[in-house]
Amino acid sequence: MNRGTNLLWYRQSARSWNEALPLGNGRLGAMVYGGAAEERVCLNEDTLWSGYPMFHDNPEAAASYRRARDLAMQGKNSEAQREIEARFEALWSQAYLALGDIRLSMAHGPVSGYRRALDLSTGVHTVEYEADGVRYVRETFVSAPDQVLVMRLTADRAGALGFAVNLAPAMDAAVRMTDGAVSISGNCPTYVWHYGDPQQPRGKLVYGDTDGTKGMGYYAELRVLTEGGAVRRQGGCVRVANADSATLIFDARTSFNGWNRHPVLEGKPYAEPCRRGLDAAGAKDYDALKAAHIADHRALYDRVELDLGGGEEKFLPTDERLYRHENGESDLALYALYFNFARYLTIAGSREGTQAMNLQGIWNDSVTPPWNCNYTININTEMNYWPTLMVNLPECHEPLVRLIGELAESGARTAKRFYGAPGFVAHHNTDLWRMSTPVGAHTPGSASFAFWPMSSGWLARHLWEQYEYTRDEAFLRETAWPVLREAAAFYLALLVEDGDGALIFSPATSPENIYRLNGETLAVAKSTAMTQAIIRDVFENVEKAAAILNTQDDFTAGVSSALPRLKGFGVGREGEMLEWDENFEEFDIHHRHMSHLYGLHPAHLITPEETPELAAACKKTLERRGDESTGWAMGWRICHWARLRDGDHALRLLDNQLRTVEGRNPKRASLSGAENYSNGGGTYLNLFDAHPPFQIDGNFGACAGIAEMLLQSAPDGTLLPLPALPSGWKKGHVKGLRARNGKIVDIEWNGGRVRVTER
Ligand code: FUC
Repeated sequence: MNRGTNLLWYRQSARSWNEALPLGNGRLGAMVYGGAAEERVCLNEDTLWSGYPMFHDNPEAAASYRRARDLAMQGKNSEAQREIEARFEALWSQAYLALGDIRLSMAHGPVSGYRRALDLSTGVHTVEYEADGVRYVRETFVSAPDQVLVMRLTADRAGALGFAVNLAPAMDAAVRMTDGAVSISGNCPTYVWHYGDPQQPRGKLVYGDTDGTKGMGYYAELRVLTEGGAVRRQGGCVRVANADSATLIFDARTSFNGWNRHPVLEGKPYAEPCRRGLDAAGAKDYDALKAAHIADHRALYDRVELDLGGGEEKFLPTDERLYRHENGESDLALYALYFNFARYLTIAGSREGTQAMNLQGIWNDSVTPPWNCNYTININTEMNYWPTLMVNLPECHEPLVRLIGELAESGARTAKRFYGAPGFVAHHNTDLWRMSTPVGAHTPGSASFAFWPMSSGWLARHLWEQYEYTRDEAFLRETAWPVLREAAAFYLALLVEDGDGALIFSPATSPENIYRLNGETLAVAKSTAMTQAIIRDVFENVEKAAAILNTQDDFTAGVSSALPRLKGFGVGREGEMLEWDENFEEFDIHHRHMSHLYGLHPAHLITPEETPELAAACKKTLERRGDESTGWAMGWRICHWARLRDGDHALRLLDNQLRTVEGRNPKRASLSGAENYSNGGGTYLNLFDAHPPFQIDGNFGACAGIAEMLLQSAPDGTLLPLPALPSGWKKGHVKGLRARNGKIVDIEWNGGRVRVTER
């Protein structure tokens, strides 16, 4: 194992959540602070959400949509936007919630020789130090095979281990303690205030008191198993004295029983299964638990290897490497470490059968987190899954694939009720309950994010990509096709003729961006580049899928006849891609979203070879937007520059993204995790992406960008090895990437010599 590319380590414990290190098995998440004397582990369970199945209906919506369309078609954009914000929208999403902490207090004197590390190749976190002449080691991991968190404490002198441990719940909960265990149980709120909602008091939470009004039930338990010494309950803690070693085993379960079942009235049992799982894991010895965990983790992690040079000789603590790197010292292995960290996060955050990764993956320490820690599907959730297939983790894509299938069910109702249309639609947010309706009710300015019936089309691309990368025809037929078809059916039914006969979806927005017109700032326009690009992409993928599946009917004929008539891309005055249908003055030319470049990435509608003029317009757009942005937005720009085959510019963005939030502004350290997102993005000391605040998408955007620099594959499966190799990456190899022809590809290069092997 190359430690320089696989190990995060520090000489001090975490001072904030954004310095703690993440562990997970897709379902259970943990952030380990690694304190020697006082350990804190923040805990999560991926179905711990507020709310219950709810459909935020709005009986006025369908008529309102038609009125807004008529207004936009007449060029009355301001009136169209006011119509949408007054009558079209509905309520906000629910929130992903923190569970609580394990708190551990060690009984020993002052500490020396401290270090903590997370080994990405094993998924094991280690804390080591000396105190009172004794060497203490604490290993923690979250096991997928045994579905528990395990922490092992050892001391190299018999009987030297003493500590107190308890669970601190994040919400109102009942805490129970026995001589060897602590448990918490409770019900989640049914409502959590959303960040953007001005109609409700900030921070509002609603807890019910009857089965019908209570939220998700949950139960979590920590067991304390020791060799030697004594364990007993005392003073609100479980206390261990004079032990040789101890193993803590933790699990949490909820009553979640599916996106469309009430979590209490139709909930599933959770306390008993939690205890049974702990019994089973507790009956195994520590070495067996650890071996099973590592074998499971390695089976996924070892599939890919990236070597850009540099490495062992630069083996400094991770925070020091970040600081040196931002001060211009070369550390090629840091790029590989950052790339591997995202692969690690995918394995820790998204496993078959678990929930898809939300804005923070599965790691969240708040009950009122930024943007409700929900699924923001106008870029963020999709970005979370950009690298998954490329780094050959198709099984880890499954939670997103399942989410999309469920959204297609909930979104069929939204299509009908909000648009009077067939097919399915989803807007810019969703949650555990697969909300597909638009948020923002009665909020001026909300149309810029809320009126966006395009996530269904964007998400459908992920199903198509699962097929492209695996060439699994059964998947295409049974899982992808029904959803792809319904996504397309919605748009097909609503296309209207523009003045020149071209087909558009109207009205339209370009996610979260606004323009100036007649003294107003507006988001709604007659049509936008991204809306048209998503529809074109969906239709093209429908055509391809129908050909493979040999399915031709009226619907596919409709798609094929609409395709050539779809309004295409426009180019603006400065040679940039036109974002809206007219050359409106952008409110913020540095805006973070690159929506109008959807055709360049993630789609393949624009390439330097096939559409050179449009590729040039994309380049101009990127130059105007600039290289400074929020974390995820820099991640997207890396992908764009890579698709334009400019490795050096892609690397410039990656370097920007790797700047520490603290390094650029010392005051920022205290803002970690706060609602501060105007200072520019970067990286926290634990390598988490900083929007800021923490948002995991940027980790994945950058990882996808690095993969795109090393290997691209065209929709027909043609490989482009090293399409955007930065000039400084002179020698190296990448092994195990997956391509759109379903093959595994290894690339080795040294100066001009390149060797490509397909397996
Ligand atoms: C989108 C982005 C924001 C943020 C939010 C969660 O709305 O525009 O920057 O990432 O999602």
